[in-house]
Amino acid sequence: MLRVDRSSSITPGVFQALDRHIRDANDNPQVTYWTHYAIDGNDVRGELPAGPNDCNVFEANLLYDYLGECHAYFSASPYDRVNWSTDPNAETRGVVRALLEPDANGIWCSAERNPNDSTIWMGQGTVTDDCVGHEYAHAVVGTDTQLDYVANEAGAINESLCDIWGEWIDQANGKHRSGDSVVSGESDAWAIFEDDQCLAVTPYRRMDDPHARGHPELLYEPNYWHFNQADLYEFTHYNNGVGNKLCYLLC
Ligand SMILES: [Ca+2]
Ligand SMILES: [Ca+2]
Ligand SMILES: [Ca+2]
Ligand SMILES: [Zn+2]
Repeated sequence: MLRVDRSSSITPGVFQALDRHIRDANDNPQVTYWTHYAIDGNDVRGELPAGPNDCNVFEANLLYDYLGECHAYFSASPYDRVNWSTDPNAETRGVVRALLEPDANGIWCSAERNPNDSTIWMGQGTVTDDCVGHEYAHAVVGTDTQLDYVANEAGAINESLCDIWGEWIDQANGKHRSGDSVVSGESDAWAIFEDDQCLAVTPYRRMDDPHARGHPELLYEPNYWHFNQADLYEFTHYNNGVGNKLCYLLC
């Protein structure tokens, strides 16, 4: 079936393998990261012309649009992907208003890709272009590589690749929440999750200056989190500053 994206001028044919399914967890604590998204009922947005198109959940519509941008980005050269998967029939699934896990302040701001089925789970306030791009990239990296997300340097490289693609998608679409290119007094170029409306501090990371958030930019420098001294979160999500800074310098 030929599927046409309303918002894109890209050749409609590339959307043949785009099959978005968006669901709404509505902050229900019973609907968690590890439950298959199907238990939560029906799609609130789906691929046209067959999918539901009438949804009043703002973030569901936003996620639908951003997933379309991610698909268009990776469908184009040099990636030429069929979708995040290698299967042209793979569904592109997202869940909004998901309660995943609280941060250090007890606030539920997480966004994660479930490695079992590549459903992208987004907490309320996290649906931004670079964050959706980041999670979509996790699905791509999970398809194409053996980079273990929960393993030391492999995890940091995995995380860095996702920051890089998320930020490139962010820069390519020309959209800024504030309407300009400055957020909280900082440039939004090379800023990670700067438009997030849930995190206590944004941007969450800076690719051009990881030190601005206490993250390393050089391997084994003092800010580097050693695996036996820190939990997964730190050494994966902070040590990716090394790859992020490398990308910034190369661009
Ligand atoms: Ca941005
Ligand atoms: Ca943007
Ligand atoms: Ca950004
Ligand atoms: Zn990640």
